[in-house]
Amino acid sequence: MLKKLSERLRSVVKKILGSSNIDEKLVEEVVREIQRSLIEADVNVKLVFEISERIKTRALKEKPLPGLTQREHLVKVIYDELVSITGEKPQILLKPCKIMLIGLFGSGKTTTAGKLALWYKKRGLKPALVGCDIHRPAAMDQLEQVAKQVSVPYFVSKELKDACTMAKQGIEKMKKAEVLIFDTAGRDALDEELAEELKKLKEVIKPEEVLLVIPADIGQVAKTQAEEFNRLVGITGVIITKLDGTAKGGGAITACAVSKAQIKFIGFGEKLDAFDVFDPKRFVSRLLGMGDIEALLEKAKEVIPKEKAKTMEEKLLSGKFDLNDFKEQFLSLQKMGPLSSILEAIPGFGLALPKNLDLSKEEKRIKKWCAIIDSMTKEERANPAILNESRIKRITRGSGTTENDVKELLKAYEQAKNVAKMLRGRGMMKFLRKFGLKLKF
Ligand SMILES: Nc1nc2c(ncn2[C@@H]2O[C@H](COP(=O)(O)OP(=O)(O)OP(=O)(O)O)[C@@H](O)[C@H]2O)c(=O)[nH]1
Ligand SMILES: [Mg+2]
Repeated sequence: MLKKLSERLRSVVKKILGSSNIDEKLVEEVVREIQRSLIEADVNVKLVFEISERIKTRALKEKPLPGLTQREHLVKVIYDELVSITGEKPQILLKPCKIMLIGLFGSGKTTTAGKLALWYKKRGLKPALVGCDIHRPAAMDQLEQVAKQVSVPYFVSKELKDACTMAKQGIEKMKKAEVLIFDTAGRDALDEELAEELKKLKEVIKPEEVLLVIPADIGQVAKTQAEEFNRLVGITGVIITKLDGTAKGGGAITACAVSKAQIKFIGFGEKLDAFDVFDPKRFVSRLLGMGDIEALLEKAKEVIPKEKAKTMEEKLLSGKFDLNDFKEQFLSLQKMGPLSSILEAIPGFGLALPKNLDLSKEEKRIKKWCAIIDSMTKEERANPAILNESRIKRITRGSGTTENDVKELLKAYEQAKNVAKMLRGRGMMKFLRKFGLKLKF
Protein backbone atom coordinates (compact mmCIF):
# COMPACT_ATOMS: atom_id res chain seq x y z
CA MET A 1 0.00 0.00 0.00
CA LEU A 2 1.45 3.35 -1.05
CA LYS A 3 4.79 1.65 -1.37
CA LYS A 4 6.78 4.55 -2.66
CA LEU A 5 5.51 7.05 -0.11
CA SER A 6 6.11 4.54 2.62
CA GLU A 7 9.66 3.82 1.46
CA ARG A 8 10.51 7.49 1.41
CA LEU A 9 8.99 8.24 4.78
CA ARG A 10 10.69 5.26 6.33
CA SER A 11 14.04 6.41 5.08
CA VAL A 12 13.35 9.81 6.64
CA VAL A 13 12.65 8.09 9.98
CA LYS A 14 15.84 6.09 9.65
CA LYS A 15 17.83 9.18 8.89
CA ILE A 16 16.46 10.97 11.95
CA LEU A 17 16.99 8.07 14.33
CA GLY A 18 20.51 7.55 13.02
CA SER A 19 21.58 11.18 13.21
CA SER A 20 23.87 12.39 15.92
CA ASN A 21 22.23 15.70 16.50
CA ILE A 22 18.91 17.39 15.71
CA ASP A 23 19.57 20.89 14.49
CA GLU A 24 17.85 23.35 12.21
CA LYS A 25 19.71 22.05 9.18
CA LEU A 26 18.57 18.48 9.72
CA VAL A 27 14.97 19.54 10.38
CA GLU A 28 15.00 21.56 7.15
CA GLU A 29 16.34 18.62 5.23
CA VAL A 30 13.83 16.23 6.71
CA VAL A 31 10.90 18.56 6.09
CA ARG A 32 11.96 19.06 2.47
CA GLU A 33 12.07 15.32 1.94
CA ILE A 34 8.63 14.91 3.53
CA GLN A 35 7.27 17.67 1.30
CA ARG A 36 8.61 16.02 -1.81
CA SER A 37 7.19 12.64 -0.94
CA LEU A 38 3.75 13.97 0.00
CA ILE A 39 3.46 16.08 -3.13
CA GLU A 40 4.48 13.09 -5.19
CA ALA A 41 1.63 11.18 -3.51
CA ASP A 42 -0.71 13.94 -4.75
CA VAL A 43 -1.33 15.54 -1.38
CA ASN A 44 -2.56 19.11 -1.77
CA VAL A 45 0.37 21.53 -1.88
CA LYS A 46 -1.19 23.98 0.55
CA LEU A 47 -1.77 21.20 3.04
CA VAL A 48 1.80 20.00 2.60
CA PHE A 49 3.15 23.44 3.42
CA GLU A 50 0.91 23.77 6.42
CA ILE A 51 2.11 20.56 7.99
CA SER A 52 5.73 21.32 7.10
CA GLU A 53 5.50 24.53 9.07
CA ARG A 54 3.98 22.76 12.03
CA ILE A 55 6.64 20.06 11.96
CA LYS A 56 9.41 22.64 11.85
CA THR A 57 8.03 24.72 14.69
CA ARG A 58 7.27 21.80 16.93
CA ALA A 59 10.55 20.04 16.23
CA LEU A 60 12.62 23.07 17.16
CA LYS A 61 10.54 24.66 19.91
CA GLU A 62 8.66 21.92 21.71
CA LYS A 63 10.25 20.11 24.60
CA PRO A 64 10.28 16.35 24.06
CA LEU A 65 8.03 14.29 26.29
CA PRO A 66 9.95 12.87 29.22
CA GLY A 67 11.61 9.65 28.13
CA LEU A 68 11.97 10.66 24.50
CA THR A 69 15.20 11.86 22.96
CA GLN A 70 15.23 14.85 20.64
CA ARG A 71 15.47 12.43 17.72
CA GLU A 72 12.50 10.42 18.85
CA HIS A 73 10.58 13.59 19.48
CA LEU A 74 11.03 14.65 15.87
CA VAL A 75 9.72 11.30 14.64
CA LYS A 76 6.74 11.56 16.94
CA VAL A 77 5.98 15.07 15.70
CA ILE A 78 6.02 13.80 12.11
CA TYR A 79 3.74 10.94 13.09
CA ASP A 80 1.30 13.27 14.91
CA GLU A 81 1.15 15.70 12.05
CA LEU A 82 0.62 13.01 9.41
CA VAL A 83 -2.19 11.55 11.51
CA SER A 84 -3.74 15.00 11.77
CA ILE A 85 -4.09 15.36 7.99
CA THR A 86 -5.35 11.82 7.55
CA GLY A 87 -8.76 12.17 9.14
CA GLU A 88 -10.52 10.69 12.11
CA LYS A 89 -11.12 7.15 13.17
CA PRO A 90 -14.57 6.30 11.87
CA GLN A 91 -17.51 4.83 13.71
CA ILE A 92 -18.45 1.54 12.10
CA LEU A 93 -21.88 0.02 12.58
CA LEU A 94 -21.58 -3.40 14.14
CA LYS A 95 -25.24 -4.22 14.26
CA PRO A 96 -27.93 -5.25 11.78
CA CYS A 97 -28.06 -2.57 9.11
CA LYS A 98 -28.45 -1.81 5.42
CA ILE A 99 -25.50 -0.46 3.48
CA MET A 100 -25.76 1.03 0.01
CA LEU A 101 -22.63 1.30 -2.13
CA ILE A 102 -22.53 3.99 -4.78
CA GLY A 103 -19.87 5.37 -7.12
CA LEU A 104 -18.73 5.90 -10.67
CA PHE A 105 -17.89 3.21 -13.24
CA GLY A 106 -15.24 0.74 -12.24
CA SER A 107 -14.54 2.35 -8.88
CA GLY A 108 -14.71 -1.05 -7.21
CA LYS A 109 -18.32 -1.20 -5.91
CA THR A 110 -19.06 -4.83 -6.69
CA THR A 111 -15.70 -6.07 -5.43
CA THR A 112 -16.12 -3.93 -2.31
CA ALA A 113 -19.59 -5.39 -1.72
CA GLY A 114 -17.93 -8.80 -1.42
CA LYS A 115 -15.12 -7.44 0.76
CA LEU A 116 -17.59 -5.78 3.13
CA ALA A 117 -19.66 -8.95 3.35
CA LEU A 118 -16.56 -10.94 4.27
CA TRP A 119 -15.54 -8.31 6.82
CA TYR A 120 -18.91 -8.48 8.56
CA LYS A 121 -18.99 -12.24 8.36
CA LYS A 122 -15.66 -12.45 10.16
CA ARG A 123 -17.19 -10.38 12.94
CA GLY A 124 -20.03 -12.76 13.47
CA LEU A 125 -22.82 -10.92 11.68
CA LYS A 126 -24.80 -12.49 8.82
CA PRO A 127 -24.34 -10.45 5.65
CA ALA A 128 -26.05 -10.81 2.25
CA LEU A 129 -25.68 -9.04 -1.10
CA VAL A 130 -28.35 -7.51 -3.32
CA GLY A 131 -27.32 -6.55 -6.85
CA CYS A 132 -29.14 -3.43 -8.01
CA ASP A 133 -27.07 -2.88 -11.18
CA ILE A 134 -29.68 -3.65 -13.82
CA HIS A 135 -27.91 -1.84 -16.64
CA ARG A 136 -25.39 -4.53 -17.50
CA PRO A 137 -26.39 -8.21 -17.49
CA ALA A 138 -22.77 -9.13 -16.72
CA ALA A 139 -23.01 -7.12 -13.51
CA MET A 140 -25.41 -9.68 -12.04
CA ASP A 141 -23.11 -12.57 -12.89
CA GLN A 142 -20.24 -10.71 -11.29
CA LEU A 143 -22.20 -10.12 -8.09
CA GLU A 144 -23.15 -13.79 -8.00
CA GLN A 145 -19.51 -14.79 -8.37
CA VAL A 146 -18.36 -12.43 -5.65
CA ALA A 147 -21.06 -13.65 -3.26
CA LYS A 148 -20.09 -17.25 -3.87
CA GLN A 149 -16.44 -16.48 -3.30
CA VAL A 150 -17.17 -15.27 0.21
CA SER A 151 -20.03 -17.74 0.72
CA VAL A 152 -22.79 -15.33 1.58
CA PRO A 153 -26.42 -15.36 0.37
CA TYR A 154 -27.27 -12.97 -2.46
CA PHE A 155 -30.20 -11.81 -4.52
CA VAL A 156 -30.29 -10.83 -8.20
CA SER A 157 -32.92 -11.57 -10.80
CA LYS A 158 -32.37 -11.16 -14.50
CA GLU A 159 -36.11 -10.85 -15.01
CA LEU A 160 -36.29 -7.57 -13.19
CA LYS A 161 -35.67 -4.44 -15.19
CA ASP A 162 -35.79 -1.87 -12.45
CA ALA A 163 -33.29 -1.25 -9.64
CA CYS A 164 -35.93 -0.25 -7.09
CA THR A 165 -37.94 -3.44 -7.62
CA MET A 166 -34.73 -5.42 -7.28
CA ALA A 167 -33.99 -3.70 -3.98
CA LYS A 168 -37.53 -4.30 -2.69
CA GLN A 169 -37.48 -7.97 -3.59
CA GLY A 170 -33.96 -8.32 -2.22
CA ILE A 171 -35.09 -6.99 1.17
CA GLU A 172 -38.04 -9.39 1.09
CA LYS A 173 -35.98 -12.44 0.11
CA MET A 174 -32.99 -11.78 2.34
CA LYS A 175 -34.93 -11.31 5.57
CA LYS A 176 -32.56 -13.52 7.53
CA ALA A 177 -29.55 -11.38 6.74
CA GLU A 178 -28.33 -8.97 9.41
CA VAL A 179 -26.19 -6.77 7.19
CA LEU A 180 -27.69 -6.22 3.78
CA ILE A 181 -25.27 -4.76 1.24
CA PHE A 182 -26.67 -3.17 -1.93
CA ASP A 183 -24.45 -2.89 -5.00
CA THR A 184 -25.55 -0.23 -7.49
CA ALA A 185 -24.80 0.70 -11.09
CA GLY A 186 -21.99 3.10 -11.91
CA ARG A 187 -21.78 5.69 -14.62
CA ASP A 188 -18.85 7.63 -16.02
CA ALA A 189 -19.98 10.88 -14.46
CA LEU A 190 -22.33 11.96 -11.75
CA ASP A 191 -25.12 13.22 -14.01
CA GLU A 192 -28.69 13.98 -13.13
CA GLU A 193 -29.88 10.60 -14.24
CA LEU A 194 -27.52 8.75 -11.89
CA ALA A 195 -28.36 11.08 -9.03
CA GLU A 196 -32.09 10.52 -9.57
CA GLU A 197 -31.74 6.76 -9.72
CA LEU A 198 -29.65 6.67 -6.55
CA LYS A 199 -32.03 8.96 -4.68
CA LYS A 200 -35.00 6.78 -5.58
CA LEU A 201 -33.11 3.66 -4.54
CA LYS A 202 -32.21 5.30 -1.28
CA GLU A 203 -35.87 5.96 -0.54
CA VAL A 204 -36.70 2.31 -1.13
CA ILE A 205 -33.76 0.85 0.77
CA LYS A 206 -33.67 3.33 3.66
CA PRO A 207 -30.02 2.48 4.36
CA GLU A 208 -28.20 3.40 7.56
CA GLU A 209 -25.04 3.82 5.52
CA VAL A 210 -24.57 5.22 2.03
CA LEU A 211 -20.92 4.68 1.22
CA LEU A 212 -19.27 6.29 -1.77
CA VAL A 213 -16.66 4.05 -3.36
CA ILE A 214 -13.71 6.07 -4.66
CA PRO A 215 -10.63 4.63 -6.38
CA ALA A 216 -7.41 6.02 -4.90
CA ASP A 217 -5.99 6.75 -8.34
CA ILE A 218 -8.11 9.87 -8.73
CA GLY A 219 -5.99 11.48 -6.00
CA GLN A 220 -7.11 14.91 -4.80
CA VAL A 221 -10.17 14.85 -7.07
CA ALA A 222 -11.67 12.63 -4.36
CA LYS A 223 -12.61 15.80 -2.51
CA THR A 224 -14.80 17.19 -5.30
CA GLN A 225 -16.30 13.80 -5.94
CA ALA A 226 -17.23 13.24 -2.31
CA GLU A 227 -18.71 16.73 -2.05
CA GLU A 228 -20.77 16.34 -5.24
CA PHE A 229 -22.15 12.95 -4.30
CA ASN A 230 -22.94 14.25 -0.86
CA ARG A 231 -24.79 17.25 -2.27
CA LEU A 232 -26.79 15.31 -4.84
CA VAL A 233 -27.43 11.99 -3.12
CA GLY A 234 -26.23 12.27 0.48
CA ILE A 235 -23.48 10.00 1.76
CA THR A 236 -22.50 8.80 5.23
CA GLY A 237 -18.92 7.93 4.37
CA VAL A 238 -16.34 6.91 1.82
CA ILE A 239 -14.51 3.73 0.94
CA ILE A 240 -11.20 4.25 -0.85
CA THR A 241 -10.22 1.34 -3.09
CA LYS A 242 -7.15 0.41 -5.12
CA LEU A 243 -4.68 1.86 -2.65
CA ASP A 244 -2.31 -0.85 -3.82
CA GLY A 245 -2.05 0.26 -7.41
CA THR A 246 -1.36 3.96 -7.38
CA ALA A 247 1.05 6.58 -6.17
CA LYS A 248 -1.80 9.04 -5.61
CA GLY A 249 -3.43 7.44 -2.58
CA GLY A 250 -2.07 10.05 -0.19
CA GLY A 251 -4.00 12.67 -2.16
CA ALA A 252 -7.25 10.73 -2.07
CA ILE A 253 -7.03 10.15 1.66
CA THR A 254 -6.04 13.64 2.74
CA ALA A 255 -8.55 15.20 0.33
CA CYS A 256 -11.37 13.26 1.96
CA ALA A 257 -10.20 14.34 5.39
CA VAL A 258 -10.37 17.96 4.23
CA SER A 259 -13.85 17.52 2.74
CA LYS A 260 -15.07 16.09 6.05
CA ALA A 261 -16.27 12.97 4.26
CA GLN A 262 -15.32 10.27 6.68
CA ILE A 263 -13.26 7.42 5.24
CA LYS A 264 -14.72 4.26 6.73
CA PHE A 265 -12.86 1.49 4.94
CA ILE A 266 -9.93 1.05 2.56
CA GLY A 267 -9.35 -1.57 -0.14
CA PHE A 268 -5.85 -2.47 -1.18
CA GLY A 269 -5.97 -5.39 -3.59
CA GLU A 270 -8.15 -7.46 -5.85
CA LYS A 271 -8.42 -10.23 -3.31
CA LEU A 272 -11.51 -10.03 -1.17
CA ASP A 273 -9.60 -9.89 2.11
CA ALA A 274 -7.47 -6.94 1.00
CA PHE A 275 -9.73 -4.64 2.94
CA ASP A 276 -9.88 -3.04 6.37
CA VAL A 277 -11.40 -0.36 8.52
CA PHE A 278 -9.59 2.91 8.06
CA ASP A 279 -7.70 3.87 11.17
CA PRO A 280 -5.52 6.99 10.69
CA LYS A 281 -3.09 6.07 13.46
CA ARG A 282 -2.59 2.55 12.23
CA PHE A 283 -2.34 3.78 8.67
CA VAL A 284 0.38 6.31 9.42
CA SER A 285 2.22 3.83 11.65
CA ARG A 286 2.33 1.44 8.74
CA LEU A 287 3.60 4.13 6.43
CA LEU A 288 6.38 5.09 8.79
CA GLY A 289 7.29 1.56 9.79
CA MET A 290 5.10 0.01 12.42
CA GLY A 291 7.79 -1.34 14.75
CA ASP A 292 9.67 1.91 15.16
CA ILE A 293 6.61 3.99 15.82
CA GLU A 294 4.92 1.62 18.20
CA ALA A 295 7.99 1.26 20.35
CA LEU A 296 8.39 5.00 20.44
CA LEU A 297 4.81 5.72 21.38
CA GLU A 298 5.01 3.08 24.10
CA LYS A 299 8.07 4.75 25.52
CA ALA A 300 6.41 8.12 25.59
CA LYS A 301 3.42 6.59 27.32
CA GLU A 302 5.42 4.71 29.91
CA VAL A 303 7.10 7.73 31.29
CA ILE A 304 4.23 10.17 31.47
CA PRO A 305 2.42 8.27 34.19
CA LYS A 306 3.77 9.61 37.49
CA GLU A 307 1.04 12.17 37.65
CA LYS A 308 -1.40 9.94 35.96
CA ALA A 309 -0.70 7.24 38.51
CA LYS A 310 -1.50 9.69 41.20
CA THR A 311 -4.85 10.46 39.70
CA MET A 312 -5.37 6.73 39.42
CA GLU A 313 -4.89 6.39 43.18
CA GLU A 314 -7.24 9.24 43.76
CA LYS A 315 -9.75 7.63 41.49
CA LEU A 316 -9.53 4.41 43.38
CA LEU A 317 -9.82 6.05 46.73
CA SER A 318 -12.86 7.94 45.68
CA GLY A 319 -14.32 4.79 44.19
CA LYS A 320 -14.23 6.20 40.66
CA PHE A 321 -12.28 3.40 39.11
CA ASP A 322 -13.81 2.64 35.74
CA LEU A 323 -13.00 0.12 33.01
CA ASN A 324 -10.63 2.52 31.27
CA ASP A 325 -8.55 2.65 34.44
CA PHE A 326 -8.81 -1.08 34.85
CA LYS A 327 -7.45 -1.64 31.36
CA GLU A 328 -4.58 0.73 31.96
CA GLN A 329 -3.78 -1.11 35.16
CA PHE A 330 -3.61 -4.58 33.75
CA LEU A 331 -1.68 -3.41 30.72
CA SER A 332 0.99 -1.75 32.81
CA LEU A 333 1.07 -4.78 35.04
CA GLN A 334 1.69 -6.96 32.03
CA LYS A 335 4.49 -4.71 30.87
CA MET A 336 6.37 -5.27 34.10
CA GLY A 337 7.15 -8.88 33.35
CA PRO A 338 5.76 -12.28 34.10
CA LEU A 339 2.72 -12.02 36.29
CA SER A 340 3.90 -14.74 38.63
CA SER A 341 7.14 -13.04 39.61
CA ILE A 342 5.30 -9.86 40.49
CA LEU A 343 2.70 -11.62 42.53
CA GLU A 344 5.29 -13.75 44.30
CA ALA A 345 6.97 -10.61 45.52
CA ILE A 346 3.87 -9.58 47.38
CA PRO A 347 3.63 -11.14 50.85
CA GLY A 348 0.91 -13.69 50.98
CA PHE A 349 0.30 -13.82 47.26
CA GLY A 350 3.19 -16.10 46.32
CA LEU A 351 1.83 -19.00 48.31
CA ALA A 352 -1.60 -18.67 46.90
CA LEU A 353 -0.31 -18.82 43.34
CA PRO A 354 -1.18 -21.99 41.45
CA LYS A 355 1.99 -23.92 40.67
CA ASN A 356 1.19 -24.41 37.01
CA LEU A 357 0.04 -20.93 36.15
CA ASP A 358 0.04 -20.77 32.36
CA LEU A 359 1.36 -17.36 31.43
CA SER A 360 0.65 -17.50 27.72
CA LYS A 361 -2.95 -18.13 28.69
CA GLU A 362 -2.83 -15.07 30.92
CA GLU A 363 -1.55 -13.00 28.07
CA LYS A 364 -4.28 -14.23 25.77
CA ARG A 365 -6.82 -13.34 28.39
CA ILE A 366 -5.44 -9.85 28.69
CA LYS A 367 -5.64 -9.44 24.92
CA LYS A 368 -9.26 -10.56 25.01
CA TRP A 369 -10.02 -8.12 27.80
CA CYS A 370 -8.49 -5.30 25.82
CA ALA A 371 -10.61 -6.20 22.80
CA ILE A 372 -13.72 -6.28 24.96
CA ILE A 373 -13.04 -2.90 26.55
CA ASP A 374 -12.18 -1.42 23.15
CA SER A 375 -15.57 -2.53 21.85
CA MET A 376 -17.43 -0.68 24.56
CA THR A 377 -18.82 2.80 24.23
CA LYS A 378 -17.35 5.61 26.29
CA GLU A 379 -20.38 5.55 28.51
CA GLU A 380 -20.11 1.83 29.15
CA ARG A 381 -16.47 2.07 30.12
CA ALA A 382 -17.17 4.88 32.52
CA ASN A 383 -20.12 3.13 34.04
CA PRO A 384 -20.00 -0.65 33.59
CA ALA A 385 -23.17 -0.97 35.65
CA ILE A 386 -25.23 -0.15 32.56
CA LEU A 387 -24.06 -3.28 30.75
CA ASN A 388 -27.16 -5.34 30.10
CA GLU A 389 -27.63 -8.49 27.99
CA SER A 390 -28.07 -6.69 24.69
CA ARG A 391 -25.07 -4.44 25.25
CA ILE A 392 -22.97 -7.44 26.19
CA LYS A 393 -24.11 -9.22 23.04
CA ARG A 394 -23.05 -6.29 20.91
CA ILE A 395 -19.69 -6.15 22.64
CA THR A 396 -19.02 -9.85 22.08
CA ARG A 397 -19.71 -9.35 18.39
CA GLY A 398 -17.49 -6.33 18.16
CA SER A 399 -14.62 -8.00 19.96
CA GLY A 400 -14.99 -11.56 18.69
CA THR A 401 -15.39 -12.90 22.24
CA THR A 402 -18.08 -14.75 24.17
CA GLU A 403 -20.48 -13.62 26.86
CA ASN A 404 -18.50 -15.65 29.36
CA ASP A 405 -15.37 -13.69 28.50
CA VAL A 406 -17.18 -10.43 29.17
CA LYS A 407 -18.59 -11.72 32.44
CA GLU A 408 -15.16 -12.92 33.50
CA LEU A 409 -13.71 -9.49 32.79
CA LEU A 410 -16.44 -7.76 34.76
CA LYS A 411 -15.86 -10.10 37.66
CA ALA A 412 -12.12 -9.38 37.63
CA TYR A 413 -12.88 -5.70 37.52
CA GLU A 414 -15.11 -5.93 40.57
CA GLN A 415 -12.42 -7.93 42.37
CA ALA A 416 -9.78 -5.36 41.53
CA LYS A 417 -11.99 -2.70 42.99
CA ASN A 418 -12.52 -4.71 46.15
CA VAL A 419 -8.86 -5.61 46.61
CA ALA A 420 -8.00 -1.96 46.29
CA LYS A 421 -10.49 -1.08 48.97
CA MET A 422 -9.04 -3.74 51.21
CA LEU A 423 -5.46 -2.60 50.69
CA ARG A 424 -6.29 0.94 51.50
CA GLY A 425 -6.30 0.45 55.24
CA ARG A 426 -3.22 -1.71 55.50
CA GLY A 427 -0.31 0.36 54.38
CA MET A 428 -0.05 -1.91 51.38
CA MET A 429 -0.28 1.04 49.11
CA LYS A 430 3.21 2.13 50.02
CA PHE A 431 4.53 -1.33 49.42
CA LEU A 432 2.87 -1.65 46.08
CA ARG A 433 4.06 1.75 45.04
CA LYS A 434 7.59 0.62 45.64
CA PHE A 435 7.07 -1.91 42.93
CA GLY A 436 5.67 0.72 40.64
CA LEU A 437 2.44 -1.14 40.92
CA LYS A 438 0.37 1.66 42.31
CA LEU A 439 -2.96 0.26 43.21
CA LYS A 440 -3.20 -3.02 41.48
CA PHE A 441 -4.98 -6.18 42.35
N1 LIG B 1 -5.79 -3.58 -7.38
C1 LIG B 1 -7.03 -3.44 -6.96
N2 LIG B 1 -8.04 -3.67 -7.81
C2 LIG B 1 -9.30 -3.49 -7.36
C3 LIG B 1 -9.59 -3.10 -6.03
N3 LIG B 1 -10.93 -3.03 -5.90
C4 LIG B 1 -11.45 -3.36 -7.12
N4 LIG B 1 -10.48 -3.65 -8.00
C5 LIG B 1 -10.60 -4.03 -9.42
O1 LIG B 1 -11.20 -2.95 -10.12
C6 LIG B 1 -12.00 -3.45 -11.18
C7 LIG B 1 -13.40 -2.87 -11.09
O2 LIG B 1 -14.03 -3.34 -9.92
P1 LIG B 1 -15.59 -3.55 -9.77
O3 LIG B 1 -15.83 -4.03 -8.41
O4 LIG B 1 -16.14 -4.32 -10.89
O5 LIG B 1 -16.06 -2.04 -9.90
P2 LIG B 1 -17.55 -1.48 -10.00
O6 LIG B 1 -17.54 -0.16 -9.34
O7 LIG B 1 -18.51 -2.48 -9.49
O8 LIG B 1 -17.70 -1.30 -11.56
P3 LIG B 1 -19.05 -1.02 -12.38
O9 LIG B 1 -20.08 -1.91 -11.81
O10 LIG B 1 -18.69 -1.35 -13.76
O11 LIG B 1 -19.35 0.42 -12.19
C8 LIG B 1 -11.97 -4.96 -11.05
O12 LIG B 1 -11.06 -5.47 -11.96
C9 LIG B 1 -11.51 -5.20 -9.63
O13 LIG B 1 -10.81 -6.42 -9.49
C10 LIG B 1 -8.48 -2.86 -5.14
O14 LIG B 1 -8.62 -2.48 -3.97
N5 LIG B 1 -7.23 -3.04 -5.67
MG1 LIG C 1 -20.22 -3.24 -10.37
